[in-house]
Amino acid sequence: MNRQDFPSDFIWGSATASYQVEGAAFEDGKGASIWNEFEKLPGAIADNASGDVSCDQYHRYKEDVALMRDMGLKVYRFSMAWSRIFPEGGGKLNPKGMDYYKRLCDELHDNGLEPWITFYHWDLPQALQERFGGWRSRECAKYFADYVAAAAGELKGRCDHYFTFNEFLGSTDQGYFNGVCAPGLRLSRKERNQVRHNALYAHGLGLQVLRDVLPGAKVGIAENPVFFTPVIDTPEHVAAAKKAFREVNGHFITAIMEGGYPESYLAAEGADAPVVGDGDFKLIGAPMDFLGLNIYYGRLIRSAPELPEQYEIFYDDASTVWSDCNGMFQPAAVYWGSRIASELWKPEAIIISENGTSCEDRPARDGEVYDLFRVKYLRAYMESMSRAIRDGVPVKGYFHWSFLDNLEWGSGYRRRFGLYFVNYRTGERIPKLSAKWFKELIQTCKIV
Ligand code: GBH
Repeated sequence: MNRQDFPSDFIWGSATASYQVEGAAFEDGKGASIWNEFEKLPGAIADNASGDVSCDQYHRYKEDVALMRDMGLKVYRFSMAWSRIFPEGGGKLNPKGMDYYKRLCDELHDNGLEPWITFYHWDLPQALQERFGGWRSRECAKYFADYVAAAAGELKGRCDHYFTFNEFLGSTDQGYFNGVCAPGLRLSRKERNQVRHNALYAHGLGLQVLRDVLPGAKVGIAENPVFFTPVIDTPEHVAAAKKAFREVNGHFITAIMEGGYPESYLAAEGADAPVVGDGDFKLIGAPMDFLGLNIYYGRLIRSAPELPEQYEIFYDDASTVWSDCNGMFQPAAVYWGSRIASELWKPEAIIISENGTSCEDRPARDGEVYDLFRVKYLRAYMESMSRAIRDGVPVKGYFHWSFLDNLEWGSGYRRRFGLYFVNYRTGERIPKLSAKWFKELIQTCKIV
């Protein structure tokens, strides 16, 4: 009964992103981001919802930090809205916008929490989209590095942990190729590949300037590669999962961790392969202090010696149970995802930088929110994470997505991911059953 599933110094946290929670979309001199623009397109976001108010964390951050302290969280991962700090993307820094993040860091420290800050969680300044076509241009990466240098300098002494980028897929393909995220474009494959590369280059430049400006800071990425779970745990299927993980994610995580595109990616893209500048990969592949993985689910996979790629992915997987709003259930993804990444690239530390699920939560007659699916989900995913740690995978922290319900990009406010329920009419926050479960876990470091 005295066993612990997690070490006492495990880093328990929760995550959000600026556009999804802040509101105050144009306050204190903030410039428009591509999401403020994209949301105006009819149907771009479910119910034509907007981020103008959202959870209003910009005004309610003290209340939210107090709730985090009550829950026993050690870390709050949030992103900065680039266009709050540089309304035009570059040029003159907006002190009022910068001040918000300083106050948030101070509030966290005063309540015993550490900030872990993401520089880019998809809300590019609209000005850079208009001037350069956003990530279509390498110029944008230089502006990113200037923003990182300036903001990190301003935060000196206030924050020691940074993510350059959150998810390259959401930053590139989803906005420039699939059209489902801002800026809503559907470019060619060749242009897509260049956009991808420019974002990796921005990460590399950002990492370099962070090393210069804050030599003591710990830096990583928060990436959601496609994860694979071997269909059964025999050596050939485990090997297939590993091979697929490396190749399917060749253009993002593998390129960063290995400092180059794997042959399989270059061969598949042929003439569409991106133009790579001299020295780009020296920056892109520079060592990081931790690898953040956003793990939600993983596809089952089998070894298939009869196929050219030698594996087969099961897309139609009846073992994946869904919540009432398409929240997928595949707990083994945490074990296999972190283990495979660790075996392939031996990162110093792995942080589960996001994990969580969405349900149609609502208060019951007694006012409580009984999010039974999320409790079941957490129990199972935490078992999977503790198994990884027992097997020696260096998972050092876990950040739940999300602390509170928020604007789920194109799905609007319908999909609720929070440990706290948000009443968007009144702004009220109500702890769900899962919040109470998670608090107990943090206190005891034990899954009950
Ligand atoms: C992340 O990735 C983002 O970083 C974050 O901003 C976003 O809000 C979060 O995930 C949730 O989506 O409901 O269990 O089926 C975006 C990619 C796509 C991953 C939807 C999770 C659904 C998980 N996400 N997916 S589940």
